[in-house]
Amino acid sequence: MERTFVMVKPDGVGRGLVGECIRRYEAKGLKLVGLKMQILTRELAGKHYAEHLGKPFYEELIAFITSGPTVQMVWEGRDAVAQVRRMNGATNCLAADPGTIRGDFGLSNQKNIVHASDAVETAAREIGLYFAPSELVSYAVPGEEWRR
Ligand code: 3AN
Repeated sequence: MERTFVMVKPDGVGRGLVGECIRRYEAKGLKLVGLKMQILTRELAGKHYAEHLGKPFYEELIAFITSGPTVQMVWEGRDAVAQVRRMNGATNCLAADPGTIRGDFGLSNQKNIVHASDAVETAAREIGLYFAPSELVSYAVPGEEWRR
């Protein structure tokens, strides 16, 4: 079963949207298999956003993502990576469709509430950055046969 990494960013935590994000992914039929909270160090933020090193918004991005508490999650389910990306909406909240998390709750290009892996390989790398294998929980939920 596919897994994806999701992080509620400091603006999402600060605005009390952690529960709303979790509610949406749960209602969709995805299964929560990992969960933690932390204020990212510069080092971890740099690893997370390594692909953006050198871009004009890089320093601002690192300052923002380390500015407050964040929530890390691993969600499991059919096409989990693509499903969550669609539910989150476009990077710029202005372009994000209503009905998506960013379209419903955000205004900005940077303060866009939530991050999610953009591919299965990225998900494996990002899950490994934040979670030890022993921190991911395998369990059965009722009605699993209807989620596949
Ligand atoms: P996504 O999070 O939708 O995959 P990426 O990977 O292109 O978007 O960008 C990573 C993060 O960098 C975004 N979530 C956003 O916070 C920030 N970002 C992207 N583009 C810009 C920009 N032009 N100006 C400011 N911040 C940006």
